[in-house]
Amino acid sequence: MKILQQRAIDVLNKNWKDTFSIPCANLYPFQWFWDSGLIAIGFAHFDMPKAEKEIETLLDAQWDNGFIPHIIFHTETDTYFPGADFHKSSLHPQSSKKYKSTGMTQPPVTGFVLKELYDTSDNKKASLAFVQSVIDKVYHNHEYFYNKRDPQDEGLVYIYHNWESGTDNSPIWDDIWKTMNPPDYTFERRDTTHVDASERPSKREYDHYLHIIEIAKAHNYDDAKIAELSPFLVQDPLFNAVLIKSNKCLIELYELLGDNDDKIAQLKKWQDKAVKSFDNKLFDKEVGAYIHYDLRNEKPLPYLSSSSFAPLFSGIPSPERAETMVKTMMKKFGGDRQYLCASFDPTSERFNPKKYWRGPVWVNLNWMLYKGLTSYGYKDIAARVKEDTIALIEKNGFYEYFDSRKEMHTDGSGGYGGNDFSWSAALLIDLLSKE
Ligand code: 2M8
Repeated sequence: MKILQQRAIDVLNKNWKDTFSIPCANLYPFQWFWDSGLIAIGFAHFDMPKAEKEIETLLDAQWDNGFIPHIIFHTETDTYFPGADFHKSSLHPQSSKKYKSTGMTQPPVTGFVLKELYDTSDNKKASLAFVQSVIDKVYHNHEYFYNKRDPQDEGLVYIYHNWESGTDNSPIWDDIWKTMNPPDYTFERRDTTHVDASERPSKREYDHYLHIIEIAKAHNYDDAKIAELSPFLVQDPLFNAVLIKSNKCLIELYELLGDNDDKIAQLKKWQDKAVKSFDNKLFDKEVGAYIHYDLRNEKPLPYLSSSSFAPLFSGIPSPERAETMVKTMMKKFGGDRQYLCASFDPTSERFNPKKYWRGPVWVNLNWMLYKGLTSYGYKDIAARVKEDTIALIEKNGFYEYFDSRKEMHTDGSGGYGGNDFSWSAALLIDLLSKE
């Protein structure tokens, strides 16, 4: 175990770039929002200054309206497409003057990451002082979400792009692509020069991705216009579960800090509404878990994915619902020949265990699942998620994602996408620290 942990530390140190981390060399050469947060959780176990700096740098790129971008382009490099020149964040009047970025965001992990850093720290006083120095920025980010991303005042926020979900080419979006007909753009992909094209999204999928951004850019990334016009407008259970978990952690941290009654009261108000709406609107009895809702076309997207189980991480379902979800998961994803937990329903014809978010196992989702199952008392299944995650990394290396089929793991070639991938290393360090 020690050796694996040391290798994970080496990966994180290799991907550290003085003030922030990249997810993976070549493939992802900038700072990504949710990667950064999850990476900080790993650093906290052996280098707290780096963990804190990672978060400080991320928050330094926050816009005046509280928005935190999904990619911060710290350096000029043409190994990634689409880069800063395509996204043009300066179109938004409140965008950062210091950093170029995208005009979209990612699952808002920062609130719960601060709590993880505090819990891991063996110097609580210093850690609380750090929390004090950054927490209001995270609160401002939540204000942005509830004020700008919830047009029907439901307590549920929307994402306007699949890249905001983090689960970029999930088969769930296929239904939305059918409602669009973007131009056949001409552009030069970079990802497929680093990674086998069979493991990445198709050209046509990229056309859809670029088209949504072009629409947002035509309106200078104005939130109200995006809500009105974006062909992609989704209430995502993973994204909202992460926001709810972060609300909860912000409340706990403000209580530890004291003197923040107004903010605590506001967070509780958001939280109360969010949890109720989430449970009422996103649980699908027939599916037996939480699903996505297509706000643009006003219809549920009744598909099972690893995002369907993320609400366990946030304490959203009742114990009865949690039981239903665990049964669904074990029945569809938990067979003897599968590693937990595939990113998409292995019994669906849309399942592809080699392709990006269309089926492989991802360490970040497994980490949330492990924590969620543990908190609901499913110790044995949580242990299996942890063992499976460790086995996948031991057999293949610190890959970005892994084939969920056990028979594909005989010769160490079942890891896909980028190698020496930061969050796989960071969250493994955290998992190994848990009994
Ligand atoms: C992947 O997404 C980027 C775009 O954001 C890409 O494919 O170019 C996703 O897995 C996303 O969740 C992740 O944050 C990012 C960097 O690891 O890579």
